[in-house]
Amino acid sequence: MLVGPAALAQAPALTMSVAGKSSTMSVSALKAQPRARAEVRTEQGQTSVYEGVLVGDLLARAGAPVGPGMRGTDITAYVVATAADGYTVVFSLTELNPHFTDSNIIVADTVDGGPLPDGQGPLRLIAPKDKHGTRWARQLQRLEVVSVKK
Ligand SMILES: Nc1nc2c(c(=O)[nH]1)N[C@H]1C(S)=C(S)[C@@H](COP(=O)(O)O)O[C@H]1N2
Ligand SMILES: [Mo]
Repeated sequence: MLVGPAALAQAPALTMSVAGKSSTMSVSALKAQPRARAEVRTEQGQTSVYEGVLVGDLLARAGAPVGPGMRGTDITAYVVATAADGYTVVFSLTELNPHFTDSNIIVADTVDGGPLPDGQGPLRLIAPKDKHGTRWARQLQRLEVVSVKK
């Protein structure tokens, strides 16, 4: 078993940063959250069903202001999602708030009933309403909430 920095580097987890406060959720803890499902059409034209947890729910647990009364400076916030290879995509916090939109954007941990294949998983962002897979960051590692106005 790995201990120390090596274990930290290899333990699969999602790091979230909200208002400068960082928290880490293990993949097993993420799997225990309420589940959501997203059916997508891949750029190869196949239908795939991803399952996981709403990004909005994860960010709410990390302290992000994604309630029904979201307004003011909270509406200026955006979320920077970073993958293992440095690939980076951005969402507005509002589009991730399930009280505001049915974007149904999830952090997926399964596809078509099985684990994500090597190179995609253990976690992948899925924005099922996007017409292209460009924001579906494979090997997601980090979500950072940034506010434009303080
Ligand atoms: N980590 C990571 N995720 C990524 C990319 C990438 O370069 N790195 N490319 C994106 C792009 S441009 C597309 S079109 C899709 C392709 O998804 P696929 O590998 O399932 O076909 O992954 C997206 N996710
Ligand atoms: Mo792409």
